Amino acid sequence: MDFKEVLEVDDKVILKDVKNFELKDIFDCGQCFRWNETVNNTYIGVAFRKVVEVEKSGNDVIIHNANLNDFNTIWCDYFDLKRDYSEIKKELSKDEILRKSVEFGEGIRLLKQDPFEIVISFITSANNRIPMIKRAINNISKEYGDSIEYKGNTYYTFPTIDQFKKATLEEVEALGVGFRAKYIIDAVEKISNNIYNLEEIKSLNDDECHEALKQFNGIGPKVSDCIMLFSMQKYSAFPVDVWVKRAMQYFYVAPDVSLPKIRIFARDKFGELAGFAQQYLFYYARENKIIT
Ligand code: 8HG
Repeated sequence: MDFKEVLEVDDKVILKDVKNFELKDIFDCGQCFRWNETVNNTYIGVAFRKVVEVEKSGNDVIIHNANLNDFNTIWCDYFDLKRDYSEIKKELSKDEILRKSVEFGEGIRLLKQDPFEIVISFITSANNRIPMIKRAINNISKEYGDSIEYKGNTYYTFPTIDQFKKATLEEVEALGVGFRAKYIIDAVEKISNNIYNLEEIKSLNDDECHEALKQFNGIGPKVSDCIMLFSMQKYSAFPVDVWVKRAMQYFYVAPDVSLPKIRIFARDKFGELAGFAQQYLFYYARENKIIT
C-alpha cells in the first residue's frame, strides 16, 4: 500500500502521504497516451469514461473531479496504489546496472488501463511515434466517444466497443492511424462479435495471454507484451522496442542481438518483475536518448 489515507473534499479526493508517485514519471514513461501536463504542473487525463486532473502537493496526491466512490471503484486500482513499489525498486536495484534507471524513474507506477482501449492504442503504436499515437487516439475518441466538459474545455472518452463498431475503414484511415486502420477495424469487429474475448484473454496465464493477443492481425510480440503489461496485469511481459533494445545493449548485452533474444534474456533475468524493469529502462533510455 503506497498511501496512508484518502479523504473526499468538495469535488476532489486527497491521498495523504503517497510514496512512489511522480506525475511526470507515471504519465510520460510511455505507458499511456491520454494524459497531458497543464501549465499548473498538474496532468489532465481521460480514463474509464471520466476526466480527472491529478496534482502532487508535497507528499499528497489530489485527484480533482473525483469522489470517494470513483476512487474506490476506479482510481485506486488504476494507479495501482495497493502495490508497494519500494519493494519492487529494492529488488530491481540489487542489479547494479538497473539501479540507475530505477533512480531516474523512481515515481513510476504501472497503470491498470482498459484492455479494449489499450489493444487499439498499441495496434496504433506499431512503427509509430508517441506524439502521433496520442493524436490518433484523441481523434478516435473525438469521432466515436462521448464529450465531457471540464473547466471550460471539452474532453472525449475512448469509444466503447458498441460506439466503435459503427466505424468504417475509410473513416478510421482519415483519423491518422495510417496502414493500421485495417487492423483496428478487424480487431473491433472480432471483439464485438465475441470471436476474441478480452476478459477471457486477460484471465489466461502470462504465456497463453501473450499468444492469444498475437492472434489479432497487427499484433506482434512487442505489441502483445505492451497490451498484457499495461492492461492485463501480466508483469512478466518485456516489450522490446527500439529504446529498450538500445538500453539492453548499452547496459547488458553485446550489440546486434535480435529482439526475441533480448526478450528471453530479460524475462530470464527479471522474472515476475520483468515488466517493471522494462518500464524503468524504456523511460531512462528515451529521456536520456541512449544511442548504442
Ligand atoms: O512503455 C513502452 N514500452 C515499450 N517497450 N515500448 C513502448 C512503450 N510505449 C510506447 O509507446 N512504446 C512503443 O515505442 C510504441 C512505439 O513503437 C515506440 C515509440 O517510441
